[in-house]
Amino acid sequence: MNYTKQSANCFVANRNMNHIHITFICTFLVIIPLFRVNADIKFTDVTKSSGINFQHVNAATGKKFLVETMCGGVAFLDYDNDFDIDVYLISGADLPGYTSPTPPMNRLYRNNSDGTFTDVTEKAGVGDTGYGMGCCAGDYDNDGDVDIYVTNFGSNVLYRNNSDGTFTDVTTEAGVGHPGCSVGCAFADYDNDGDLDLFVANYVKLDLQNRPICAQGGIPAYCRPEDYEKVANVLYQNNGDGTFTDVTQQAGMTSSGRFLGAVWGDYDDDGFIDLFVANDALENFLYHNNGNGTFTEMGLLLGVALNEHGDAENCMGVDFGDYDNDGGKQKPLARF
Ligand SMILES: [Ca+2]
Ligand SMILES: [Ca+2]
Ligand SMILES: [Ca+2]
Ligand SMILES: [Ca+2]
Repeated sequence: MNYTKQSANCFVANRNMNHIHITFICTFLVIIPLFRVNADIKFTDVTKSSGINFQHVNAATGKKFLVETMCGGVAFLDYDNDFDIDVYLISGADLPGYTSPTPPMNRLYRNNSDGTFTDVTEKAGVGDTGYGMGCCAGDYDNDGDVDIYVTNFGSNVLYRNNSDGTFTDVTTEAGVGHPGCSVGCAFADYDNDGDLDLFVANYVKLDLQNRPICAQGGIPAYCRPEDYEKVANVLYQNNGDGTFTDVTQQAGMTSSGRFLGAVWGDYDDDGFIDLFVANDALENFLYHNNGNGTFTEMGLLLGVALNEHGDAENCMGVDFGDYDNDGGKQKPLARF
């Protein structure tokens, strides 16, 4: 969140990324004139009547664990191929000093096509109880249904869609259970071989038992991102047989940072999808796809690493889009 983010970013991925973006642009152009004609359009909060009663648990107790500040991601996806959008929501989990009556878990809500949703988490088998940060969705095995990847503080999880309303945890056999503190993720076919590859954005090196302790005016406070050690991201290449290979090193993506959101987009229209990664209190990265399995980081050169004052921002959410309508070329956007 291709797509989808989240705060921690969630997008539903598709092999034809350009098509996805063209669809978005057309929708944008249609909606804007409507707003100009009718300024009275209003929205109604239908959360209660929709049946989506999800509650995110961050397990905060005053110990100021950094992960408590993350709100969890969401994916909008049609997991049952009935042409309506379903919702998958990410939850935190218990932390030292906080124990829930029942383990908090991610939740999947099936769209009933009548304005309401049904919680199908247990039936679908996607109730991961890890400390969730984000998620992304894409048909990684090319069988026609969308699969789900969950980023955690702890091992990440890949759920394969069984095409019958259920999923199977295939993390181990797929080889994508990166441990650590992952936040963003995004599927795209970066090597143009017809299957979706996976990028995972990692935040910081975090050890709850051995962490910086901070205070402001004598009162316990969350430490700054700068107080934590930087980490590298992970790029998984899809092997086309249900497994992935970690190609981070050979792809040239070994630089460390404090990464949050990630989004793929072909900013230079050369047919090879590029990658933008938001960095917290550091310069953002724009990885130019060289078309040979490697990437070159060009954020500073292309003017997307820093803000207009030359300062690094605390960037989190990201997207690609033609925001200035100059003919279709996509630009990355990120903001605190
Ligand atoms: Ca659906
Ligand atoms: Ca699939
Ligand atoms: Ca691929
Ligand atoms: Ca490109």
